[in-house]
Amino acid sequence: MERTFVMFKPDCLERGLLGRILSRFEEKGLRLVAMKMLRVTPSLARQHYAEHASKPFYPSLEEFITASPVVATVLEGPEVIRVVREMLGATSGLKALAGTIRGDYSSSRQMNLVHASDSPESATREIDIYFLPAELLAWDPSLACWFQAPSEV
Ligand code: FUP
Repeated sequence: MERTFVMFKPDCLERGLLGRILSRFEEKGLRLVAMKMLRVTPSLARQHYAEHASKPFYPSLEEFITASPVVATVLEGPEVIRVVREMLGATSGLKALAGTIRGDYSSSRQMNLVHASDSPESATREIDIYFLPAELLAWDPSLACWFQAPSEV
């Protein structure tokens, strides 16, 4: 089992796509272990996107990510970091394959609806930025036994 940080960005909430996209993760069998709605501040944006802070597109990215509320979540599941990245598709909605979340709902590189960690190191770092340990709720859904055979777990 692995955990990843998934954030529904301002365009997702503004377009009323939160429920629809969250459903795709639920239907896949991924387990929600933390969830909160918040407004990303400029200083939180710089912390989250530290690796991009000096890039030319950063001011526009910060303006976008702070423009409206976001919903931050932690999802748990087998190989969940890779699985969620594949469900999202390529960074640009114009390049993402049809059938992926960005491929189906986005035509933008910046307004690409959802962020997800790209490695175990990023997942640990990002979960730590947005959540206190006590906000992560480990639980065993009763239907988990219908999503993976005991021999696979
Ligand atoms: P991703 O890992 O798919 O979220 O994408 P990146 O880490 O490459 O980029 C982080 C965010 O910066 C993405 F959500 C999109 C945004 N971005 C731009 O707005 N313009 C660019 O030229 C590149 C990335």
